Amino acid sequence: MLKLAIQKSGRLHEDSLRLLKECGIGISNGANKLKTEASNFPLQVFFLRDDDIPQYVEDGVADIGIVGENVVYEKNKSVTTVEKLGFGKCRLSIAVARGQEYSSVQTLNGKRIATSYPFLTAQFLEKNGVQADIHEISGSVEIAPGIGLADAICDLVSSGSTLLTNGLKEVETILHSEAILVRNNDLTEAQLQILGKLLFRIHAVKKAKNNKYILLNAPNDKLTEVISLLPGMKSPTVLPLADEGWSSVHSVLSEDEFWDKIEQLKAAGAQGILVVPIEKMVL
Ligand code: PRT
Ligand code: ZN
Repeated sequence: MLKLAIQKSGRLHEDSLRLLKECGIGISNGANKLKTEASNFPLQVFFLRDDDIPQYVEDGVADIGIVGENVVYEKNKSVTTVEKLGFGKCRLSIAVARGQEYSSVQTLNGKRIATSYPFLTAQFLEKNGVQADIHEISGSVEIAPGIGLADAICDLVSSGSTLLTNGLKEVETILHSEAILVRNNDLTEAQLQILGKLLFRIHAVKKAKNNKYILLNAPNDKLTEVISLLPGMKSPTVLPLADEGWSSVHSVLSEDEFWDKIEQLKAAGAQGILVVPIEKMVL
């Protein structure tokens, strides 16, 4: 049995549960439940505040956890990063009032900085040889400059709209963050084996998300060129169409090269291109 800690409620909760579901792990998530057991995988799930997850994983109360890198590095606990999960993306940034002159990080010398990330902020300032006052506050950091509590803030940003509505501008990025899977440093062989099974599934889900299944028709005299554009998992599947002189070509395309390839395929004579999502992908 492996014990997994995920956020009880908040920005990472839904995506963490979705990942488990996509891995075929059934979790009943009753309201106010603190823990539950998967029906078809040796996994127990604890629902916790994200801030507590690194400590629980370090102590071995939970064996693994899903939490933002920002929280893991701020808490500075001794855990092992296993996998980046691709959701909960944000950055930890310093922002000042929009009207304020800002030329370099040295501008922060002697300033008061409000943040919920005192450790990472101090580390950044020290690395840059800046002396500033850090005011730790636990929430609504973005209003601190407006009410005269601080000259600058250090907080998480994703779209940037919170900064904008509070009259702030982003001037330094300290950290890029996303949700990660972390583990306790001393798992047993049996626990590592379950973790390996879970990771195998996570990889299949991640891989599938980054790829699309593509089906197209091409005249036989254009097949060589069309096929040369398509890698496929081994090589593309080619099937004859009922209409003589035409074939159907099936393959897998990665998200990053997708649009370029579609254009090239059309130019090479492909028609009736269909693109469908892939649910799982095991190489
Ligand atoms: O109750 P609990 O302690 O578990 O939750 P929490 O309130 O501490 O955290 P929560 O649910 O807000 O965020 C959980 C995690 O989501 C964070 O630790 C990050 O890893 C990740 N994440 C991703 C974010 C954001 N994006 C984000 N935009 N966490 C917070 N924000 C906030 C930010 O603090 C600011 O107030 O959103 C605002 C900025 O958003 P934009 O889009 O306006 O820039
Ligand atoms: Zn929190």
